[in-house]
Amino acid sequence: MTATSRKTNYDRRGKKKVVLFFPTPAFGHYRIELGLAIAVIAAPLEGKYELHLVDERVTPNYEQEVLTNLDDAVCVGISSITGYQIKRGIEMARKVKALNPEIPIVWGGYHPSLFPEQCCQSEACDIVCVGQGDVTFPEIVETLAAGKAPEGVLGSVYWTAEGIVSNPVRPLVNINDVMPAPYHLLDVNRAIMLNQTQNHESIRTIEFHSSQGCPGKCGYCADAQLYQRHWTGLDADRVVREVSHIVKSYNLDQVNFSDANFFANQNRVKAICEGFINSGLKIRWVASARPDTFHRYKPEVLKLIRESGCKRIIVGAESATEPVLQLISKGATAEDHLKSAQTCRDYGIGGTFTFITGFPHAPGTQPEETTEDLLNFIEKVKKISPEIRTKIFVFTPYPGTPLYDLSVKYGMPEPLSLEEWADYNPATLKESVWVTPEERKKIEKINGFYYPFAYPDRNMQMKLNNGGLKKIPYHVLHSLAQARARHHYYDMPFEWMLFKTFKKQTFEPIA
Ligand code: B12
Ligand code: SF4
Repeated sequence: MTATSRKTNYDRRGKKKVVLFFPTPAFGHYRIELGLAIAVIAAPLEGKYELHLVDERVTPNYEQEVLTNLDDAVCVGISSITGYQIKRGIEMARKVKALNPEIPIVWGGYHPSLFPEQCCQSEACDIVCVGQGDVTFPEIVETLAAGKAPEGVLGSVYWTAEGIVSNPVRPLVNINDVMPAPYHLLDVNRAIMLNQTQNHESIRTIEFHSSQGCPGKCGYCADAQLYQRHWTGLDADRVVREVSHIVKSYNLDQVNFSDANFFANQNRVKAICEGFINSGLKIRWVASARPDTFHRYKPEVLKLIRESGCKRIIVGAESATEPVLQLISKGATAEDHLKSAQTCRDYGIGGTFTFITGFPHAPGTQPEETTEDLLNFIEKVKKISPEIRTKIFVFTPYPGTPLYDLSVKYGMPEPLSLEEWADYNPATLKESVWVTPEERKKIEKINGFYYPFAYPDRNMQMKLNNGGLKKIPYHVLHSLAQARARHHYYDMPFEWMLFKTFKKQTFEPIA
């Protein structure tokens, strides 16, 4: 379809439905994290419109659920981060347009926010909501329902036959002015059930978003583009109230905070922990922390963190080599990583430390840090506490970040359309990044098999110590994995191949 043959009609008077689609975000096997984005943008429309929130991973007959609700719809909204989610979003948009070419399709989320005009050039997208959708999306819907294109709606960019129109940006909305996330609009129980069966989760867990933004300036992170390095947290009493509500409503054992930087404000964390303890809330919780922040927390707050149920913190350590930490503007040192690992051990809080290999380096030069360097450093972390989980990611440059610009400077080809971005994901980018396919395979083995067996966490320890005869193969694998980890020798991985043949499971920590 060419731009001029588009039939989008922004006059949606008399239409009563709003359809929101959350495509599968990741290629391969991932834990389902609730599509909170489509719920929060729908909250102000509840009661005024018939809402259809469809999550490709969770909603049975998701395609039918979108396509049978088009006739009376104001618009179809699609949420997307960069990569595979775009691919799935485009496929759905094409089906929508094939059935009803007039219906406006609105895209939002990190990726469309970075490339609004480029997205609107695609036949799959008519309107982009740039940045937060909490106020912008309801305004787009109300404008269309009043029969007009979103002219003047701050934070929106839209296609017209005469050209793309970019409205001024909307100033950041304070998260405390946003309505509570309407979990009841999502099929939460089914998402929990799917996670339990597909990921062998024994407990009931969902996500809660308690703050937005981050003051950090890590060179690989997309957060700064959306939130301009501005951190705002929900007030502690609101966090306690809303978390208590979802825990009761869905009979939860655990809440995962999906904040970019949960620990940014120590006073707030202290008040949240006290609130959990004083209200008698018995849950486990998990959140992300910066390595330079966590070990600097006061001992009395660290005790409260533990007592209030913090089971695990996720620490983005990324590198342990000074020039690389400088390159990526991490604002933390290898010493910080080790001190945060010690803090986890001393206060009985679990830790998952993530690392990234394959940061860009100029053509013809050697990398400042190899996977081998990271493995050496990880050994130091494991010496502090073998129970600390570690995971190595292969670097993928995300647009809107300084390291993406550097990668392009060093020769990485740049996708130039929404359709080209659809194939941009860590699993398919094998050719263009700074890690060889062999190296990737080795990392996959270490993450998913050798480290979990060499350094067993509590779950694995139970398998090693209980289970009658079944424990024998686990013990054999444990000894083999330990020997390999000690010598960094991962060639001829016969036990891994054997294990993969009989068991499809991966033990990769889900951060
Ligand atoms: C949950 C999460 C995931 C989930 C689900 C992804 C998703 N689409 O939500 C999972 C686990 C699958 C995931 C995976 C990955 N993620 Co992730 N993830 C997050 C996280 C922690 C929270 C997102 C969230 O739920 N926020 C809460 C909601 C309410 O906010 P929101 O999503 O920003 O939505 C607001 C606006 O964007 C907008 N909006 C969003 N959708 C829509 C739709 C419409 C129609 C409209 C109008 C508006 C709108 O309105 C919302 C309310 O204001 C963010 C970091 C963060 N704290 O934001 C990273 C983040 C989104 N992830 C990111 C990345 C890079 C990844 C990975 C690629 C990491 C990796 N290396 O493996 C993988 C993808 C895997 C793969 N193989 O492709 C980046 C995205 C960068 C980018 N350019 O897109 C982020 C921003 C982290 C970062 N700081 O860099 N992730
Ligand atoms: S600390 Fe985390 S959220 Fe903050 S800038 Fe760095 S990577 Fe992004």
